Amino acid sequence: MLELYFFPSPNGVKVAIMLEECELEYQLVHVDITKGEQFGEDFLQISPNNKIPVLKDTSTNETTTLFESGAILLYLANRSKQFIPEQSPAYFQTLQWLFWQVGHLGPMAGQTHYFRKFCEIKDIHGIERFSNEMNRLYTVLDKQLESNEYVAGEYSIVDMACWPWVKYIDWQGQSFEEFSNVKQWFDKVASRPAVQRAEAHGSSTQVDREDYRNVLHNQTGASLANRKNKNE
Ligand SMILES: N[C@@H](CCC(=O)N[C@@H](CS)C(=O)NCC(=O)O)C(=O)O
Repeated sequence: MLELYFFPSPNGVKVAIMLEECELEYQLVHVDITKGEQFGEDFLQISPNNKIPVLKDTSTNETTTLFESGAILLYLANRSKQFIPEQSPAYFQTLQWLFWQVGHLGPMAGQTHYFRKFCEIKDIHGIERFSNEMNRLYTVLDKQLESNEYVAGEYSIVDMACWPWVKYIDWQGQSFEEFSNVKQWFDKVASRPAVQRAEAHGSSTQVDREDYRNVLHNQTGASLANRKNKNE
């Protein structure tokens, strides 16, 4: 049995896409990260960094529990022998773009969302710094897609990892008009039934902006310790 601890944010959706693409049976365990459910003691046992997604696989002799979406995608690709090339150099080129997504595209987009959507003041330095960085990253992606149908050549876990972030391109102050290869790729991935099924998991989720800001953007080591004490 596979369980995905999930919220319909990009890092959750990317794993749901992979599970759907592999046609694996799985159960969703909803973790409302806007209400602080990621700080519950049980959840912290499996996700010490207090973030979704987490995958629990109890189908083997020894249960596998993983956090970090990149590690989970790789685990599923290895388990199902799909959506990652078997041979070098294509295997490592796929890893290279996966690390680009988890190290650049995702974190920079997350910061941009904060400064453009959630920050209470209009911090022009933050907005400019991160919007510029997103513009640079989309330029890199657009160039890669000029000569590749999918990000790492064949359709792979990298497309699944990038797509849910690119979906928020307007939150990042960018436009598909400037990145026509990205747009073409985005539409092609969006038309996949597995992507649409994964997307549907979030269709009824309402996000309260205030909760989102308070819970997600005010974390320090001390605030985590306070929550832990309150839970005890
Ligand atoms: N590097 C992590 C990032 C995970 C992440 O940032 N998850 C967000 C949702 S997209 C989260 O759970 N945030 C809760 C929090 O920050 O408290 C991954 O790729 O899995």
